Amino acid sequence: MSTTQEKQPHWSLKQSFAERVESSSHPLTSYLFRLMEVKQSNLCLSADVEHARDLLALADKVGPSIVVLKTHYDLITGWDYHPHTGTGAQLAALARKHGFLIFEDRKFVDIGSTVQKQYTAGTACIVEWAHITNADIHAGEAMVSAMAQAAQKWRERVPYEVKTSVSVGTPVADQFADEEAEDQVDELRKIVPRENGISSAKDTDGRKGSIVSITTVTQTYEPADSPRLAKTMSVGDEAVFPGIEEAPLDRGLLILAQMSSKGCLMDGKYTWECVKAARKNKDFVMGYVAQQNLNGITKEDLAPTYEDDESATEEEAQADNFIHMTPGCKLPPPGEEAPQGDGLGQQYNTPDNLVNIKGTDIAIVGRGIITAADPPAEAERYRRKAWKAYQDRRERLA
Ligand code: 6AU
Repeated sequence: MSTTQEKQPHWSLKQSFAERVESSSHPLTSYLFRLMEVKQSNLCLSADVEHARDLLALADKVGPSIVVLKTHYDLITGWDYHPHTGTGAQLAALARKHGFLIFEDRKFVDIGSTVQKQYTAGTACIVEWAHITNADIHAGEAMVSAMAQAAQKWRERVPYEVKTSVSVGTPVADQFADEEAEDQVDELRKIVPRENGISSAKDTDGRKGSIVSITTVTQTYEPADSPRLAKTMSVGDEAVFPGIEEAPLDRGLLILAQMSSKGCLMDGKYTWECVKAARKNKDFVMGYVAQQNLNGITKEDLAPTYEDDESATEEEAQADNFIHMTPGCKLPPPGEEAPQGDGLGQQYNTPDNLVNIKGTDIAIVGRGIITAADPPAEAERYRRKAWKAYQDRRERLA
């Protein structure tokens, strides 16, 4: 007879998504749980198509069936980087129209200082249009707190940014001649708090620039290029999904804790470090990309021989309410029991196996949908299967 007591399923596996809203520590996770209930969907489309125009067309067609659209912006030909009219802004408009979140599958991994810049600056400016991104934390937990800090700084700049430029030389008249800009500054001055860097010199003389000797300091105020505030939208794109309010501006991270690929080197010790990093950064970490549910998990479950003196307290593990998104999901072809791999290391499981048996929340499906003859119809089929798997899990564990 076994002396070890069998571990009870974690409470988050039994609760509905609606019930998990309240105990979620991240506003975007709470929102996502609500969205899932409204759309009766726990499906994420991995939109790995070739061209930006295909991506936008697919997002528009499949949008009604999904709650998350996952991108790899760097494999898309023709990605338009323009902050206001580019592919990110257009995707954001579609996300508002259909009610889904955008997840850029960037798998950040580097020192904190580098990931901060990769996340919030550079050509793609991911933080502007992607509600969610992910990180492979082999570089250590510090990169998670660095990304959290960068996201927080970005969040504080929204909805208005102050841009300062300094030029040396004699100012020319037209630097102050743009009345429209002047009016905009006056308007924004009423909104932007003083700490945001508006110089008192400018406030008192009422101009955009203060002239000190021959140095001109110019400050302009620009609406941030956030999905919510996307400046340029084509007709029809301003529509907002009626079932729920717009997504909050908070940004969230998924930690890549386990992978679906054959021979993956992420072992139990690594996954345990992911769990610790998630628990430590609850304000920013929404959950995991993983192959199993990790809520309530302990070192003993994942890496019993790993010598780590930081073990989770029972309380800490009990409090987990992280969301789990799982790739490597496909339905088998007619007449077959299990889906085959892709011959390049990808391994597939059915939505039932992942959501019902392994206890994950959102099924991520790429080629299963995008290579189908009718992607929107196939997305609906996956939505129904994944939702049923969630309902079956609750019934099984009730
Ligand atoms: O359904 P597929 O196989 O066409 O696409 C799966 C998608 C791809 C992968 O880059 C991604 O999911 N992925 C990830 C993610 C989301 O991080 C992790 C993993 O373990 N396996 C995996 O396939 O865009």
